[in-house]
Amino acid sequence: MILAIQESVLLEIDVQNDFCPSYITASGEKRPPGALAVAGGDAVIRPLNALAVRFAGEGGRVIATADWHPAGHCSFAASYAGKKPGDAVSLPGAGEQVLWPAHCVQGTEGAAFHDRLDLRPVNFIIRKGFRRNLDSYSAFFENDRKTPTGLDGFLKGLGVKTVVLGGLATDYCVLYSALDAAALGYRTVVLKDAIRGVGLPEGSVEKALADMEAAGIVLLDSGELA
Ligand code: VGL
Ligand code: ZN
Repeated sequence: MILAIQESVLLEIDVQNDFCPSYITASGEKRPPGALAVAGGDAVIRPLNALAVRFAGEGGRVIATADWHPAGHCSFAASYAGKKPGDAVSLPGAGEQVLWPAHCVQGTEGAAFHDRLDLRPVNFIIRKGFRRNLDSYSAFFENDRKTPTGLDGFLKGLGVKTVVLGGLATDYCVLYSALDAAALGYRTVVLKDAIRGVGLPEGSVEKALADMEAAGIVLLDSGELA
């Protein structure tokens, strides 16, 4: 696929320690899996870094998102008596909320970008899920499906026509961000080699890929972008 890079943005979704199988802290200590580690999660970093340098060098934009939850967030199982990760609760205005282990708590090591993610080509960082009572999987709209994060306005202001996505996790934040991008009218490309999924419930990664294709989203490897 041929891209007009000047009219494109690379969206790097949630490449944060808590979604990775291991990471190095700011003080240089090696840590075991993050709180919501995705199998092979750090494999997304190499293709994203390579593409980010290319986008930045050729007049495109690179945006990184971060899941950024306050302590006691509505998506944490521990915020409810008797709930465990994988359970769900019904939230007023935001429907069914799947519950997770506490993750990406604001200001913690787990919420930091993975140390190998090259932040130099990134020109905009968007944090989401920062309201205690509302989660946000998508980089565009929070989980009430109507509160904007501001990303659409930012992209429209830049004349961006194409959104290229990679990151974590395929079946949650990548999926919702890609579906919203397509629904908002952007040509949307998801990089198969730069995504990894949670896989909960079973089959969710396969379903996410099928849902993206059904929405007209192009799925390809980063090497196929010319
Ligand atoms: C995500 C579950 C909870 C994601 C964020 O980045 O895909 N998944 N919070
Ligand atoms: Zn989250």
